[in-house]
Amino acid sequence: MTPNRRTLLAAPLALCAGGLAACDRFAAAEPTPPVVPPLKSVSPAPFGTAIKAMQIDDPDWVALARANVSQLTPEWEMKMEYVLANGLGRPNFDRTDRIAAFAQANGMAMHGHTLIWYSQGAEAFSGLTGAAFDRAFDGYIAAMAGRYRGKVRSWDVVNEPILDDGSGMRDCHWSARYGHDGYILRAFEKARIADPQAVLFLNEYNQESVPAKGAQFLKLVERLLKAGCPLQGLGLQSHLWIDIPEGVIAAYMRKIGQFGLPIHVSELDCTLRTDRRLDFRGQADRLAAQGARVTELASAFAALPKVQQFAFTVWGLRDTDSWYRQGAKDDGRDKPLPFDSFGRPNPIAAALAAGFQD
Ligand code: 9MR
Repeated sequence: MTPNRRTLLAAPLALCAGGLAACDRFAAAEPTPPVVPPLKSVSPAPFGTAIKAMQIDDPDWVALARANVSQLTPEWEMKMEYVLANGLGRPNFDRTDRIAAFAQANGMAMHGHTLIWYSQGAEAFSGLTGAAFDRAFDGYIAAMAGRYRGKVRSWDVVNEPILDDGSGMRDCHWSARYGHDGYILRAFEKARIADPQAVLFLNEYNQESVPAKGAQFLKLVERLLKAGCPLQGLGLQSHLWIDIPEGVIAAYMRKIGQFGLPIHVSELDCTLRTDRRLDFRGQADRLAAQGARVTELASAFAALPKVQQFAFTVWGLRDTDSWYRQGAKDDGRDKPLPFDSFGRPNPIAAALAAGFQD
């Protein structure tokens, strides 16, 4: 069984099901940090990270970002959950404005994330029907994409439209009004009008790791392009895990590359957790498996034609910045990102450098 984001959240308990000995083995000695060149200097395309506005106040984070990245994606403050937290009439742009100013001051590009997402906006849009819903939908995209016109080079216009098992498209408040493909088409059309220059992306996870989901994504892209959608780029989130079979990631990269569109590896991280009930592998074995998958991804990206290498983004810099390491989800041990909590390179950083230079 392949883990998905939901099952992974329950993983820490499952990992300890073998008793304390299993957990001790998992927490075996830390390896010596590898020596790795600045990631932006070895990446064949802009190298990005997710950013939360508060990280701008953390000098260690800022130094790590300046050394390693040339692009930023707001991790959550550009989403409806923050922008529309006070309702449609009182949008919060303050934090994204701050991130945009930081990007500009540091010569970094910015990627907008995300305009329309099944998991967001239900509350702000509740009670709206008919033309009022349309005005709010179109108006939101016009306001966001208009405000950041010239400040972002690209947008995730629609995020995660496909069901986890790949059996079809998700039902959501957007599809209820416009249909499964209809809300995507409408969002892209409105984004195109609001920002004619930005490269417009469709973004999805587990494409390279769950074959049925990847196939469904490719079918959707075909339909959208046939319908004249101004879709210009494909976002491969790449929330990886260590048991993805060898070769699957590279094979999918070749398939998604066949559209000739720019590819954004948009949210890379690789958890060491699995949903195997008893998993006695130690940290060193897990890190080796992780490195192999990350090198495969980086090398597959580097093998794309240059014009298709849009950007390569990690979903945070330090392990402790990761969504895997927040609140109840934190098992204290996962190392999903390129740097440890002190900003020292993790094996993933070396795996990335190796893959880019293959
Ligand atoms: O990492 C993000 C976390 O901080 C937010 O609370 C969460 C909800 O906004 O979103 C996380 O990022 C997700 C991204 O936006 C879309 N793909 C999956 C990411 C991890 O859940």
